[in-house]
Amino acid sequence: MMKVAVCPGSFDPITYGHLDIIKRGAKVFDQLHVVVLNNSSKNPLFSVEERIELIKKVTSDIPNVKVDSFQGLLVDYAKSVKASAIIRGLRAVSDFEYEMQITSMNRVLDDAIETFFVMTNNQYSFLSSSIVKEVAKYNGNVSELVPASVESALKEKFASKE
Ligand code: COD
Repeated sequence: MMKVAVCPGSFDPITYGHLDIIKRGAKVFDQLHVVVLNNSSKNPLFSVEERIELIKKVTSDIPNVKVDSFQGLLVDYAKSVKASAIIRGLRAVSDFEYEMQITSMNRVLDDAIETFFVMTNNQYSFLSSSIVKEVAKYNGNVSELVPASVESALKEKFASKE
């Protein structure tokens, strides 16, 4: 049976930290759906379409990755693509409480879907989309943090906001 997993997030925008988790997940599962969902506590810089476009660009060399978006609950999306697992990344202890809350909630909503945590490469343990946006906003160099296409998208976004 084909093993399908979902890698959910805001991806606003995708960073090398996300990409690291996606690559690790894609090695273990037959098919990995990277899905852009709405996190109601965040106010995104990029539209869903822009985020999907960037994820597609930077994962185009991973054949078993599919990119999607969904308005609604993560567990409902997971069911719709017949996924048996959710993949999340952990950077530091500080991620733990938040991740535990999401995982417990998803378990209440659907006990059949298992969540797996992947620890990031040490080099990306400090990295977040928020930090990248902060640095890019003030013209800092983000080339070590995000792929080139994301770097240009950030430049364009902040130039148009000035
Ligand atoms: N290294 C490793 N992992 C990383 C790194 C890094 N440098 N940066 C980010 N990650 C991981 C995060 O830990 C996370 O696992 C994943 O990458 C995505 O991160 P974000 O920040 O883009 O995504 P979030 O945390 O905003 O995603 C939250 C969801 C959108 C998944 C959540 O809000 C959701 O499921 N929304 C849909 C509604 C729903 O179902 N709600 C019920 C559950 S609470």
